[in-house]
Amino acid sequence: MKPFTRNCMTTFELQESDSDHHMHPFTCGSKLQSRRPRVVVGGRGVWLIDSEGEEILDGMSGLWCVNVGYGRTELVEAARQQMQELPYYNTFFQTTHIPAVSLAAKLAELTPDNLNKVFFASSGSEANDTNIRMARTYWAERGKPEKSIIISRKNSYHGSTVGSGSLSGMTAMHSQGGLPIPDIVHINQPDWWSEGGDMAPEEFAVARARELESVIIKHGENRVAAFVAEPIQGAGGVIIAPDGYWAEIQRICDDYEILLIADEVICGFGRTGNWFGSQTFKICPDIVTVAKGLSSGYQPIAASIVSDEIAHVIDQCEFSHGYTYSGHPVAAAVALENVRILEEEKVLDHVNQVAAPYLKARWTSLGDHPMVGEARIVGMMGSIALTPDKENRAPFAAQTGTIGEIVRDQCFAHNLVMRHVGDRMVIAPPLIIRTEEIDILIERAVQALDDAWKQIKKEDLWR
Ligand code: PXG
Repeated sequence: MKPFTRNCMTTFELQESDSDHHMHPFTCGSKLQSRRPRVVVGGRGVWLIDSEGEEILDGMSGLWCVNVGYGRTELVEAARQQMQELPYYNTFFQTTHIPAVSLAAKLAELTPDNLNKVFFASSGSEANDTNIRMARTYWAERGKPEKSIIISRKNSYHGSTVGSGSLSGMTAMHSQGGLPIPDIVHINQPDWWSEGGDMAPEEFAVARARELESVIIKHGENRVAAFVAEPIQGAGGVIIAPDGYWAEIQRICDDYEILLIADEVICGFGRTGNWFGSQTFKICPDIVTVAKGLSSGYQPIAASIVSDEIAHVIDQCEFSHGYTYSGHPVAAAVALENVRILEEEKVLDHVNQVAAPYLKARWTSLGDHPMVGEARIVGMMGSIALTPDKENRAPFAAQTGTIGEIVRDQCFAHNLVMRHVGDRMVIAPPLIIRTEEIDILIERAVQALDDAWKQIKKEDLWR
């Protein structure tokens, strides 16, 4: 792979200019200035290349999105053709265009039977904002405007606009900018490793699901519009609910007539081994949010896919909501081509028959490392919990995230992208990863864990 840059700046100059003019998301700018960002210039398959020519195995598919891997020329060609044909037109004011028509129909075909209508956006955050307004408008149109509370979970991530950031259950986000908006309520997450105490996982699962029921009863069924959740919490650390959780959540939503919104921004498009995480966990959502893997990140596009019942009610009014780029033709054309690749190359078969079973065997073997407590994985998203005391599932004495950051930095030093969330390490490699590449991923992860372990002992953080 040849380094690819379209400029004549050195890495140092790029970093200097970056620090002078570029504000990064979820980043402390002054800290980044001293540490300097890595400059990524290209990618092929599961590999990234940086401005120094280093080849880095991307264990995160970018940001959980490059499901078909980097460098797919078909996606480039789809964008080029569409740009030439019709680079932009909107879907407001009684117009439509072929990419939006085709992609909406394709999404209706891929999702379960009752989900047949699609509202487009350009990001997961925007799509979740759509969902907030759509769920509340649905109940208002049905004569129940007071049914406006939306329940989500602590440590969930649904985006960072004012609406979606309110749904997100991350305390750091709520301490800035006056979030959450009114009528958003957060319940506890089903994270057995950190919060399960002495309970058996299945007992804990039901207890956590029943918090939803308690909150509905507390506020009154007539006040609650929807429950929104990721089938697996991604940004929260790949938290996989223990068995029994989702069945109980489904029962509660059905019993109390609460809309169930599955945020599939990460879990969608093969990540958990099915087209949607809802299928993996046997959930029947009323609205599904998709983004990321929809275009494998090659174009910013997202959607809310809604049930016939909701579509029917919303269609009776003028829904005063939409974005300039809702259903952007180039993004939609690229998403369609991405779905074609997933289907025709049988990427899900590769996941289920080759990549996921092999990755699972190798990933769970990390549980033997002295620093690793649980190692869990579903399909192509997994996590390990770092601990100084496996037996008691104890956290490190150092501030949460200190150890995770050391491991993350060691991974980077070994040319592996593996993200830390607090003191959990997470992976979500491109779905097309080959077994030889999984071996390299695990090899580098073990080297990074070993080096981090030495560093932690040396710095007297093994407590
Ligand atoms: N829902 C889920 C489940 C997500 O993971 C969003 C919504 C928002 O999508 P947009 O396209 O608006 O970013 C996301 C995004 C991380 C990380 O640190 C994860 C996301 C975004 C940024 C960072 O893991 N997920």
